[in-house]
Amino acid sequence: MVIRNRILRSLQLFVILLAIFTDSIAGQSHDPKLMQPVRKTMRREVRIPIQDFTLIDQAARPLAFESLRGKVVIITFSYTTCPDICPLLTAAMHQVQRGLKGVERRQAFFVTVTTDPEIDSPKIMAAYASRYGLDLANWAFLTGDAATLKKVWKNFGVGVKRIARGLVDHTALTALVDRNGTMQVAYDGPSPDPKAILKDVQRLMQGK
Ligand SMILES: [Cu+2]
Repeated sequence: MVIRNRILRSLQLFVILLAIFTDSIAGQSHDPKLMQPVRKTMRREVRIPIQDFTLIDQAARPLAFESLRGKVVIITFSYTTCPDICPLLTAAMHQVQRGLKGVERRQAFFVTVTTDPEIDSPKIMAAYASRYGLDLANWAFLTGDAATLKKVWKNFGVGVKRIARGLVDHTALTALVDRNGTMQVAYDGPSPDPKAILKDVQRLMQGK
């Protein structure tokens, strides 16, 4: 009797485990997310002269884009309350920043231009940068008036569409601007490869 009970119990356990196992496999294969194509990030070589503009940084200091001449600028377009893409873009930029060593660090400058000036004040952008633990020695978070920002977005080819307060649809662009103020490389997509960016940055530093 005891043995029979034991066998029955192990059989029960086996059936339960089998059910969990097959259910998880079936669940996975029917997951629609797995059937969607992965959103790839595309790299484009371009040659777009960037018009000078002045916006204010996270410490409310004006920053003229022209003052960055002589450096390779890694620029992205984000907003602090973005739920999905911007955190990835910021993380990729941060990895590039950490990948630059010694003299390279002084020859590169990182810029995040907001796509939501309604919310992104210098104070809010400063808090965002500190939340990510970013080194602001060579990284500026820029905001400003809507008219100036619109011109900047357009110059870089970034589409921005306000959906609701704190929710903005925007192009996921990471761009490299050479030492003479010409945009040379564009990465379109939510997850640009930091290693590829680093390689491009180092090439542009050598004036190639
Ligand atoms: Cu975003």
